[in-house]
Amino acid sequence: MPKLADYRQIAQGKVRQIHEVDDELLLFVASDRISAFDHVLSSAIPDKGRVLTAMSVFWFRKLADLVPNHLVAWDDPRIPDEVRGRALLVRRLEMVPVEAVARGYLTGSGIAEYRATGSVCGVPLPAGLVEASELTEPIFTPATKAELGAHDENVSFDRVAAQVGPDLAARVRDTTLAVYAAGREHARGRGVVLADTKFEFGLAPDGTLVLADEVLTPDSSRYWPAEGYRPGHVQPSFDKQYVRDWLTSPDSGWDRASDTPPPALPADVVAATRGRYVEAYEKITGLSFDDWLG
Ligand code: PZK
Repeated sequence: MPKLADYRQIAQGKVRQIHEVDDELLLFVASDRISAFDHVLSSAIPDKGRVLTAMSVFWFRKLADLVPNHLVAWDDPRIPDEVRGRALLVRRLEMVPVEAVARGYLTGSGIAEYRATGSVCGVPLPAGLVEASELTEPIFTPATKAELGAHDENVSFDRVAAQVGPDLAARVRDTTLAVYAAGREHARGRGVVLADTKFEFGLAPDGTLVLADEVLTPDSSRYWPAEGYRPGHVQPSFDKQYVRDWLTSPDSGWDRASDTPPPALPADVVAATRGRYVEAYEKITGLSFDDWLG
């Protein structure tokens, strides 16, 4: 049986990592770490890595007729026992250096840019939109990946076209909007708003555009409970709301504006947050999380 340490780590994100299995395969590993307010917290959320991995697998399979993806296996002897359930064996691709974001609702950096300019990533929007407004048509709002710790920078489609070529840029845009539309319709039917999401794509040796990274997880997407959706207000996050509420409450004693790290979460906030991840998985997929690998 292999150990994770047998596979050289080739990339590290805030809460996930990639290891090299061989020339053609990578191991994509999700941790139980959680970030909030741009900090990775000292407290882990038990099973978060398994929930997000199970959710990516659900979506890769559901979307497979729309776009090829990098998933090779989630239960395979090459996956070490220590990460079983929270690691995927994936095809190694040549990554397209674009954060491919689709937005159906205006929030986050989208509403900030709209308030400043009336547009998002060069896409003009009608006047009068407010926090969490639904857009008439979902829009492609690409970003360029920032160094670890910095925020991705919103860019125009033309900037992407100049960087990767107009043909590939158009394929990334069209695929992003098609996959977002499919995900949003599925989520809507299950009482969840998929406000926006970020995809990453790679190219297979034959030039095929392949969906990579994690897909439509709460870490790559904004999910809101449909019940209580209220434009004009910041929507509660499906997964992180207990964490945000506690960290900004007087109980935490933490000042978000300071550069001190956030304190460890109380056990009840950890447990409630774990419950929210499991609930999100079960609500969105219709599956029981207990059935995710033994
Ligand atoms: C790849 N990232 C970003 C994601 C990290 C870093 N299938 C692939 N082939 C080649 N490279 C990548 C992938 C994928 N997915 C993706 N960096 C390389 C990233 C998650 C954790 F540390």
